[in-house]
Amino acid sequence: MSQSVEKVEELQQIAKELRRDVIYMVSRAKSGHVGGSLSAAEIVTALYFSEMKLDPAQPKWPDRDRFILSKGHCCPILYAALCRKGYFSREVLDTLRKVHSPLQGHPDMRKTPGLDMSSGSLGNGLSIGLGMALAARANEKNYRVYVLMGDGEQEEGAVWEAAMAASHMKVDNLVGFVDCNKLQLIGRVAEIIDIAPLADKWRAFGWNVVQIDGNDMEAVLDALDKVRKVKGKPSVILADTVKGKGVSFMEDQVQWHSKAPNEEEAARAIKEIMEGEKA
Ligand SMILES: Cc1ncc(C[n+]2csc(CCOP(=O)(O)OP(=O)(O)O)c2C)c(N)n1
Ligand SMILES: [Mg+2]
Repeated sequence: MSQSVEKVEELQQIAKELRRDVIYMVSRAKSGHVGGSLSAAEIVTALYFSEMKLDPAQPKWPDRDRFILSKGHCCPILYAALCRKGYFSREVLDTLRKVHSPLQGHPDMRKTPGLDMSSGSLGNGLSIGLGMALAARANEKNYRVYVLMGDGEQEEGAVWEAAMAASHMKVDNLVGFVDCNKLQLIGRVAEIIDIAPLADKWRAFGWNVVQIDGNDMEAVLDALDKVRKVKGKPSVILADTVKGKGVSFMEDQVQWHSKAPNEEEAARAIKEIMEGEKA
């Protein structure tokens, strides 16, 4: 491990606050996806608050790094990050899922400042990321492209078409993350269509594979450091996570995929997240 203690602690604090904002937004909207938002908090935080080259004052800056939330239903965590980066003000969080809100139930790049791609139909993000990565090559830009997928999403065939093409084209400015939280919409990934052995599959498709505890901030930062140095092939970070991470009654519980906490549950969840203990 090679990160400074101060940096890791600062990012852990940001991840906590983003988790809090997810609960706040979804409970207020009375609908939205909490489980897969909470599992991805460290990944999204490390990308937006450490790794990615961005300028919130110029959301369309051509040299910015790109992020695609291929598991688009988990947009509450992304909206929380974009808000904290300064792309829009905190009052906007109150409008999640409302008609005409910039924060739709699934990401809409025409509406949300700072959003690089619309998503929600699973399986498409990696192909789009590959296109963006190839565009950087064609335009002689050195931006990098990050795509966050779900583990259930690995069941989509299009993921593997993109995987095959990316290694064939030796694209090394494309990084995939898989949020391996073991659950999808109505059950366990292993029981619906088992994706194991996932690392072997990605390796067989020609990718550099890094496996980490995806809820360990330092591990996420170390993985990003590692993949930045890999040349001539794309990298994927398989992140072992817990769905609903940070809230005891949501952790590893399939019903919290898309259930909105009521007022009392939200208060309990936020207390646990911010105090780091079961309320
Ligand atoms: C093509 C497509 N099929 C079905 C859905 C409905 N759906 C939304 S979320 C979800 C489960 C996704 O599970 P996973 O990829 O593991 O995401 P996470 O656990 O991180 O929420 C499904 C099937 C969809 N959005 N897109
Ligand atoms: Mg999952």
